[in-house]
Amino acid sequence: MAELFIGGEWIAARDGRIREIRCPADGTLVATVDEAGPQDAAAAVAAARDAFDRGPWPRTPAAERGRLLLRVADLLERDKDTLARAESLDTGKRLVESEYDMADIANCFRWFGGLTAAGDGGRVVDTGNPETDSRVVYEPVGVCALITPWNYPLLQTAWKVAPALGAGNTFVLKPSELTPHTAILLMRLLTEAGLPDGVANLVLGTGAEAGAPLTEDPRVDLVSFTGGLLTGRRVMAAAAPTVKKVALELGGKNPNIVFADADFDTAVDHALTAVFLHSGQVCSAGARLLVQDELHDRFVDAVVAGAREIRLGGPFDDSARTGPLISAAHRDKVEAYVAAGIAEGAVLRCGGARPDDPELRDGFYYPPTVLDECTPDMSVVRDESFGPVLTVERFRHEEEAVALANDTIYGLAGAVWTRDEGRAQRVAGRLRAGTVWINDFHPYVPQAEWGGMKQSGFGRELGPAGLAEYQEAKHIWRNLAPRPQRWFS
Ligand code: TXE
Repeated sequence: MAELFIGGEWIAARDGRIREIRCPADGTLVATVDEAGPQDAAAAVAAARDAFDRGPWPRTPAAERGRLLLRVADLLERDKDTLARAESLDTGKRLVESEYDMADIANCFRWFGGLTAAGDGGRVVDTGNPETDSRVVYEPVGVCALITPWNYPLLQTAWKVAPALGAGNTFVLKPSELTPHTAILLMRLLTEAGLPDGVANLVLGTGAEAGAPLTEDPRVDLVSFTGGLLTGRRVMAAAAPTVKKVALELGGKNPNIVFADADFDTAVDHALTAVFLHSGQVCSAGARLLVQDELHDRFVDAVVAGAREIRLGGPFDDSARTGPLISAAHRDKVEAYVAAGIAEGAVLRCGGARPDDPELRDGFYYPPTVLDECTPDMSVVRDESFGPVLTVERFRHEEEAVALANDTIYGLAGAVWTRDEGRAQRVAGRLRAGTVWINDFHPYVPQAEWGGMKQSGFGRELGPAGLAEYQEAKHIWRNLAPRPQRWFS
């Protein structure tokens, strides 16, 4: 046992604590891993600080840093089967979905590798005075605390680690205590790719014991966090006394707007994947279906029929189409939202009760659930249940659709389905969300920024802004003909 990676060494937790990792699909023991406490977190920060202040990485030429990221991409591809299996065992998600994730992760490293290697030597500023030389250069921010959740463990880690390294930072990664294995494997690949000791550090453990100390430590310069809204608020508050840079991705309650003129079959098909992919444990899940009145009955019937067909099963069950929820506590939370919705007047159209299939007994399964006739005041509509729960609301016209869609504290993503080009563009322009899909749902590419408006957070991952998040701009002014100014004489 030695799964904490600090200063280039694999070490055990100082106080010897361990945690059992169990597969959410059937409760089998995956492995036991070290469980870090505040002292381990502090040691990891010290290693990252030292590597930043004295080590070679921040001063390594950008082209070389980019090449290292490209090597990591190659290694991720080489080990994709091992990584996908580890991800599925920790999360319970279908192997094929983990395989998609691994391809995306290699792509992410490759894209940031290219962007870094292309280099940005900064920019020359025309001061209007020929006797000056003025430049803006981009430097790494420093020591980064990267805190990630359990739904896309390695993917969300890659979105942070690749740009953080590309920009020349050092970091301490704290993955979710429920899903540590792919983070452990990534540390090995970074070492194999030639990353100097102390640049990448890993602490495993709970948010309170291993995460919070990172957000408070004055030696940390930046915290990038992906997780729940309540935790995000806590992270931001903890980072305030030392004025750390903060980037937050806090999920969403994303509207999927379907107008009566939409391509019916395609919109139904996508409405299902929008919300039920990975059992709804997706920050950009299309959990709020807004349907135009005249289409409502036919559309909801078709969605319900599709939802009933979705087979639940474990990661290695080829006939399953989605897996379990991450934990018993999370399933309880999803159940409570459904019960509250029904109590507040929603009409349960399918799902809504744990499956009785004995094969699923030991996993945290919950079926695709559709709640019709919902209203914006219901908690199941307002809050992120983060489960396979679709709420349906009706609208009459474009104005009402936009108002309903934006009636949320979140602003991560949203979609609009219509054949009317003008309307599609108008609605896309008016949605207060970081990503808007027109006649599609879910696709993303590393070239395009990802992130939220409103309480979905701030800062952007991916895209050029995803690299800039990990950089400081510095203006260097040089006087080419220094002489006294005599301001005071
Ligand atoms: O997330 P937490 P939880 C949402 C989703 C879900 C809810 C709660 O609605 O139901 O959040 O999930 C670490 N200081 N999302 O409780 O707590 C924690 O150890 C520093 C949306 O599992 O936010 C883990 O590594 N770190 C989401 C990470 O924060 C702390 C993905 C996320 O866990 C901490 C997951 C603290 N005080 C859940 N407390 C998305 N945006 O995609 C916890 N952590």
